[in-house]
Amino acid sequence: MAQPDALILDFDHSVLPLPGAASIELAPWQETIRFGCSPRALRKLGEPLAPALARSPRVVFLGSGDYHHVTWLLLQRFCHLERPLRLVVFDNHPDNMRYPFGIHCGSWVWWASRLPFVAGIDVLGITSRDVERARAWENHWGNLRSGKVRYWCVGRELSWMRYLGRQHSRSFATVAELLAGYGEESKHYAEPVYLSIDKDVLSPADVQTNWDQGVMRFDELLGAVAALKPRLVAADVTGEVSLYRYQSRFKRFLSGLDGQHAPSPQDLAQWQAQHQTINQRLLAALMA
Ligand SMILES: [Mn+2]
Repeated sequence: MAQPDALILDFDHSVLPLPGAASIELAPWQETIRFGCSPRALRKLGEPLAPALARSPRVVFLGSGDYHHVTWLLLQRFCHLERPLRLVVFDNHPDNMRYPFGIHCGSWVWWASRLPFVAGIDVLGITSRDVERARAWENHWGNLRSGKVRYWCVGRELSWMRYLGRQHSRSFATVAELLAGYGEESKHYAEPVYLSIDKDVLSPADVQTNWDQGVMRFDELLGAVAALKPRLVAADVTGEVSLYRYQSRFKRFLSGLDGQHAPSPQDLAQWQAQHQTINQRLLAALMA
C-alpha cells in the first residue's frame, strides 16, 4: 500500500477530501485544542497523532486557523535533524503575541522560537495592525530584538521597532517587493525549511477566511512556495472556515475579542469548496 504523503487533522470537518491524503478524526479534541490550550494538552494530542506522524507526511492540513498552534507540535518531530531548521510562515498576523493562558493560534510563533532546533522564523505577508505601535506591547520583543523572528509586512508602519535596538523586521509597499526582498535575503540560508501556510495571508479575491485577510495573491504564494521547495522538509496548511461554539465561556470571550465573524451555512459550503481548490493546488505544488 502506498504511504499517504498528506494528512488531514480533522478537528472541525472543514478540510474536504484531498487526493492521497489520510485523515484522522479529531472532533473530540476540538473543545480542548481550538483557539488555545495548555502546552500539556497539545503534547497529549501528540499521542494519537504519533503513528500517522511516524510515516512522515509531507503536508499536514489543520483546518481552521484557530488550530495554527498545532504547528508547534508538528515541528517537534524534527528535533533530531542534524541541522537546525528555519521556519517560514505565511500569515496575515505575526502569531508572536503575548498570551498568558498557555499557547494559542496568535502566540505559537513565540513557542516555536523557544525550540532549540529552530534557527530562525520569518513570517511573511503580514498586513495586520498587530505589528504597529498601538499594539506593540502585545508582541514578544525579545524575538524581534534578536532577529530570531522577523516580520515581513506589507504597508505597515514599523518605526517603533527602532527602540528595540537593531530592526530586523521590514515592511514593503507591495507583495512583489516583499517577495523579492525575501528572495534576496534567503539566498544566503542553507538550513532546511519547515513551511507553515495560514491562508488568511491571501487576498479575499482568491479565498475567504473568517479572520481579517492579507493582500497576497495565490499565484504569488505558489511562486514563493516553488522557490522554497528545494530546502523543504515538510509543510502544514491552515486557514479553513468552520463554525464552532465553545462550551467554555472563557474561550467564547477570548475568541470574541478577536472579532471573528461567523459565515452563513450557504457561504460556509461555498467557501469550503474554494478552499478545496486552493488545497489541491498547494498540495500539487508541495509534492511535485
Ligand atoms: Mn495564523
